[in-house]
Amino acid sequence: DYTPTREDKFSFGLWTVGWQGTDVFGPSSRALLDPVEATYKLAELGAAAVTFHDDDLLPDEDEREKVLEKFEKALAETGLAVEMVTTNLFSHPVFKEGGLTANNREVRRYALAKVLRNVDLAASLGAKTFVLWGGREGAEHGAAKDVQAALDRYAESLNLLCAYVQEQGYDMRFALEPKPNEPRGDILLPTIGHALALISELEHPDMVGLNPEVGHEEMAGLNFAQGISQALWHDKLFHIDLNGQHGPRFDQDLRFGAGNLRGAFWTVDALQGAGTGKTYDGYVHFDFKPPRAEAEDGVWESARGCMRNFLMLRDRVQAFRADPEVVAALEAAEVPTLRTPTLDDGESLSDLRAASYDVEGLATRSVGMEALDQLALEHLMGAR
Ligand code: GLT
Ligand code: MN
Ligand code: MN
Ligand code: MN
Repeated sequence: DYTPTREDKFSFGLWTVGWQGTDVFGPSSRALLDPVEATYKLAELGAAAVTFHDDDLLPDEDEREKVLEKFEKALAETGLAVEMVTTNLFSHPVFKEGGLTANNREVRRYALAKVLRNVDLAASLGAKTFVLWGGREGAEHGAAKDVQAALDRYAESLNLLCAYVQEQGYDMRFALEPKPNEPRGDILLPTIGHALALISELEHPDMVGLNPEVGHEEMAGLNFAQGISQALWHDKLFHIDLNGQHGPRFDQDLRFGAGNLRGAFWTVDALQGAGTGKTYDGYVHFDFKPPRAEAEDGVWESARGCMRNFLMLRDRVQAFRADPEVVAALEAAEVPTLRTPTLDDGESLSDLRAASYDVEGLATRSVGMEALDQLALEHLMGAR
């Protein structure tokens, strides 16, 4: 059966089940869920960890110590970990024109101070990953944002944060979360590729990686499995936000498995190294929004569904990879051959240029990819 266990390392943002359904067209449709109560409920459903923004857990400064005490008690009683922490640099209107890359310098300094304070809290709770999603880092206009200066400020903040973590001796890495748009018209670091490129310009590139989200890449029309495969190849898949999305439209944050189910199958496969590659062994983190139409029962159904769908897909992916017919189809499609270098050891480019090629024969060869893909679909649909 598909009952989640702690070994599955499922993790949930407290803001996911805690989302009250507020959207652009209407107010909240659900009552406020106490984050500490949510922690107990997630543990009961089989999660291994929770994550949060400062403001999800500690919206009220006067209650800070009291809530933290209750929260730490919940962690101790349930055995749940806090694996990742992040900062809300997007809700308060002070961040209306950006946080770490706002044109206004006071806002940037305030934003950095807010992150630092939460980094200290994250370290005290044992979190090893710190996510930065820059939802307000961007623009709606052209001249209103000096993009090159904004990237300088993004890099400056990350360099300062990395140096701080080193000074404090924290065991913590940063993970950037790309998104193309929403809430800003155009967000900086819109895709996995943009974020990877920024990391290579930093002072401590080893301390910064990615937290890609399924829906965000799909909003940009990109293939998520391919994106995270590249992140794995760079050793940059520090964390992940699994959810569902139906193509390029508003950020849907559906439960994992809803939306692009076929994409979800390949996502799980990619996390497992797609047969022979590097694998992801971090927490399986869900960042979804239970639809606004649901009442509280639907919230938990949605959370349960994320985990069940992951487990069912993992099962389908493993069956696909273990199927001897699939192994044969992979061979027929020459997929394993791609691991052989193009030039042999000791061979030179002149050898390669001097060789003769059966161009006509190669042009008309069979590639066997439809047959292979059909096997994948049959496994996905439970026909095998
Ligand atoms: C926000 C956003 C998510 C990010 C979170 C981290 S918060 O809900 O839509 O995709 O992962 O800041
Ligand atoms: Mn999203
Ligand atoms: Mn989101
Ligand atoms: Mn996310």
